[in-house]
This record gives sequence, structure tokens and C-alpha cells, in this order.
Amino acid sequence: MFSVFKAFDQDNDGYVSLEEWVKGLSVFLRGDFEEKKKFCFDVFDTNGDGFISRDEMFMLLKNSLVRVIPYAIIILISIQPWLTV
Ligand SMILES: [Ca+2]
Ligand SMILES: [Ca+2]
Repeated sequence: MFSVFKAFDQDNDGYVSLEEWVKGLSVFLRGDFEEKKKFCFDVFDTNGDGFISRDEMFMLLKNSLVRVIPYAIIILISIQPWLTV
């Protein structure tokens, strides 16, 4: 969640201003491909150095998988009767 905050906080002052909030939502909801690509990159580039390090990628994927795995297990359990046919 911190990295999403950083993507909104364009001037890195530790706060998301109204202008940053509106601009971030606008890019997220209506931006073109290039704008969305930069926004997603900024989410992964947590230290803002212009590169995605192994640690940055690992932390984001780890956090994503922690949220996805319980749902994947529930889905697998719910479709399990069809898998055994
Ligand atoms: Ca800011
Ligand atoms: Ca980085």
C-alpha cells in the first residue's frame, strides 16, 4: 500500500495533495497506455530511483501473493468436485 501512496505523492513530500489525488485517479482511471505504464512502474519503484530492483519486485510480488493465495485456495476447493470427475 505504501508504494501506491508513493505513486500518488508525485513531489515526495509525504502527503498526497488534492491535485496529486485527482491526477493519480485520473491517470489510473482514464490515462492512456503510457500514463498507466508509468503509474504502474512508479508503484514498483518504491525508492523512486528510476529502476525496479530485485528487492522492490520481490516485496511487491510477495505482498500480492499473500493476498491472492487464500482466494486461490478457496476457488480450488470450490471447483474441486469438478476436478475429480
Ligand atoms: Ca505530495
Ligand atoms: Ca527503485
